[in-house]
Amino acid sequence: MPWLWRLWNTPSPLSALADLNLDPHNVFLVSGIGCSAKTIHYVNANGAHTLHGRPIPYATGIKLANPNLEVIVIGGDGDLMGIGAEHLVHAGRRNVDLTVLMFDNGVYGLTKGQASPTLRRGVKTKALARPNIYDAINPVVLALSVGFTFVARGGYAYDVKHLAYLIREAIRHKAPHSSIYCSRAQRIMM
Ligand SMILES: Cc1ncc(C[n+]2csc(CCOP(=O)(O)OP(=O)(O)O)c2C)c(N)n1
Repeated sequence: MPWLWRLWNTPSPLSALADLNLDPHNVFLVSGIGCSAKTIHYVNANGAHTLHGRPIPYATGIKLANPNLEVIVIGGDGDLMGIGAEHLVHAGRRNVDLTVLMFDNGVYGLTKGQASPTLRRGVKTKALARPNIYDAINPVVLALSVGFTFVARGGYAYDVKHLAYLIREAIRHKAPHSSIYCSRAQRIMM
């Protein structure tokens, strides 16, 4: 399989794609903007690096145009829970078979200085001038309430085997609704 498995010799959770014997030309990764969005450049499959908050509508269009593709959305918690939250809500209630991978680090990693909607109230990260003043959204509760039928959260970013397992199960899940996989960690490396 011509996948690019290893980044700086680090095993990747996206080895799930090889485990499932998917051909790279049948996989389409769609990302928004952010550190997490760069993932698509490290995987040897089709990919579109789109706009901040908009990977889900792009991915929906790609899936509708070619239902045979395995379409995977990759976004940050700012991307999918902030500016793009409305798209996530409607992806949950529509009959589009997408897998959404959210890299949840609690901050706007690329641009800095801003809490994401998943950061708990009162937490002060390195790049925040003051502790966060807002309550957090719980992405798992949100995803369940809008109709996603496979929802999972990884415990720790460096538990690569577990993340690969969750991604594999999310892609395998073929219910009439989309699936979401959320990872909660201070730092995510893939
Ligand atoms: C419409 C729009 N608004 C704002 C930005 C600036 N911007 C780029 S990345 C980013 C935040 C990314 O945070 P997140 O989605 O959590 O991803 P991370 O970098 O933490 O992986 C912002 C605000 C943009 N590119 N486009």
